[in-house]
Amino acid sequence: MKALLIVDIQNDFLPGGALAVPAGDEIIETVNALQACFPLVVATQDWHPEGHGSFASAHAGKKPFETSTLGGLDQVLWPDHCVQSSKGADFSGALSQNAIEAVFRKGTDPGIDSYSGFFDNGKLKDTGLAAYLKGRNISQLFIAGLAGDFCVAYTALDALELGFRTYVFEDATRPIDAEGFEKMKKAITEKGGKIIHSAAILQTCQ
Ligand code: VGL
Ligand code: ZN
Repeated sequence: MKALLIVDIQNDFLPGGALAVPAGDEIIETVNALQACFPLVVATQDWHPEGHGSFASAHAGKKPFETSTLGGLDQVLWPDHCVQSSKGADFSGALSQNAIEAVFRKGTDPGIDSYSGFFDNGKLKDTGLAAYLKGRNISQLFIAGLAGDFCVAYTALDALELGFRTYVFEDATRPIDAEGFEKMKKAITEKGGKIIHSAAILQTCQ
């Protein structure tokens, strides 16, 4: 069985948002169309408490996109984003949500960041996504959403490690940094993941 995982299509990652991914809004139509092709659709939601340790504002003298450490790991410092229950943390109003059966929230621990939808960056806590997918007999995971070089890529790498046949829709994601995304795509394919175009699915399903 296959599932579509929609990663972090939230207002703060869209143009005008606090951590806008360039042209992030361009993927939403494709993500909406893809949903009808999957028997299971799930989503992740970046969901930080105020003052989260990944925010530059929580580190004296640091600016967004500088680096520091958090939870013993190297950490890119971000603008404040996806604060729990804020408008920026809401899914985009343009995203079809009716087919989404479950939402997995991440980034809730102020002391560690969480890019992957499966675990935090230190693999200390499991979101429950892997067990949920396994419980639904999912063996193939198709991933779309934002940002391509962070949450989409780290989710794909963990999915591969967990044994899912893993696909990333290149045209249904956008990166924060194009160069970083090229490196992550290489890492994904080296681990056996596939970078595909939505047409490969849409043509056979509709
Ligand atoms: C993300 C940076 C910080 C993402 C989340 O969804 O890719 N990136 N938090
Ligand atoms: Zn975040």
